[in-house]
Amino acid sequence: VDDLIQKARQGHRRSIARLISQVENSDAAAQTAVTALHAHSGRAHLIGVTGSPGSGKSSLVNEIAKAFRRRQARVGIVAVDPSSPFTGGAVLGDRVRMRDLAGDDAVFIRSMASRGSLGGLARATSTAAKILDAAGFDVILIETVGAGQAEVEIAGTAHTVLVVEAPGMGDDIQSIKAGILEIADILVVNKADRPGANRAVQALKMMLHLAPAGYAFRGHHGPAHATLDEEAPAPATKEIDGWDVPVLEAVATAAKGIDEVVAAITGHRDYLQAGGEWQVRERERSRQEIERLLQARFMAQLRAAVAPVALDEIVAAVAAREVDPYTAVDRLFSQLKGEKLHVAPTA
Ligand SMILES: Nc1nc2c(ncn2[C@@H]2O[C@H](COP(=O)(O)OP(=O)(O)OP(=O)(O)O)[C@@H](O)[C@H]2O)c(=O)[nH]1
Ligand SMILES: [Mg+2]
Repeated sequence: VDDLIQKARQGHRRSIARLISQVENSDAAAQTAVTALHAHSGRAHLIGVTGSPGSGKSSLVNEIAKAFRRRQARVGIVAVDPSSPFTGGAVLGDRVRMRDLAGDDAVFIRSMASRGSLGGLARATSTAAKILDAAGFDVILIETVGAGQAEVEIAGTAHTVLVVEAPGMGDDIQSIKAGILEIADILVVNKADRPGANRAVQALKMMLHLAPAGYAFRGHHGPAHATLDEEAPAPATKEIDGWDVPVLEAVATAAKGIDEVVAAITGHRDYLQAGGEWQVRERERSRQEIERLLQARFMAQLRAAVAPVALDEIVAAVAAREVDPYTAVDRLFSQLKGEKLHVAPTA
């Protein structure tokens, strides 16, 4: 693995691909890779791209990648959704075109298998991004479908979050998933060649202004603040004021509106760096990374300490109202200290 890590750091494509596979399949490999590479990461601009299924995220990511290539940036792409066509026809064609345009090593595209737990997927995704970061990619685009909270969370660990919607949603504002708007730094109404684009833009702008003050647009910081330190005060409104979430129109399939999207992305990066907000987000990302690892380790430890049969027993006791869930958790926790599991009814 050490050899692989060294080669990956030098940007060797095949080593990067193999290292990401190993990290996907093994926690031990992930630990080795992250331990070696973390200090060399932190330079890349991580851009999360999320939004409704079929809204054109992959098409847009593809155009954004090309635009960054024209600006000489090296671009990594991690797609979490297995249905994304990055590994297949159309986009692979674009990838080959990009290769003609830019040379072999400047673009790296990777789809993450969505097998296993979403927690595992989040870990594998952030580790893949870290590997690409340490390998010298300047911009890393992470595509997820904004369907579940976990996917939103993956996108939310980026520095800049693009939420992509398509016309049609304007008629049904409720269809925009709760949680997706408040992580948006940039909103894109793609498929602006379709009717209703303008209405969608207006609806989104209205929703942005309706969001409660002190809460808006910083969702990936808001909820995260509440996890390790529940007593921490809500982030000051002042912090939130500095960035106006733009609502842009684009036609990804015709490469329209892409320069504006890229300008918004680099503008957001400049905003983060100028105001010290970049460091704030880095700390938040680190906090989330630590929490994810802690949770995984706690659960692994618990699974090692408690026999599945014993766990089933206490679950059954809670379901039968013989034991309350808090007492059950107390007892499971005492297992971690090597005590025997009690399934006796709560007094
Ligand atoms: N008319 C029109 N079609 C588009 C546009 N952008 C993408 N499409 C088409 O919409 C379909 C879905 O595009 P994708 O880029 O795969 O969308 P996605 O959001 O990545 O989809 P999932 O990853 O499956 O959620 C494809 O057939 C695209 O060709 C656009 O701007 N206008
Ligand atoms: Mg896609």
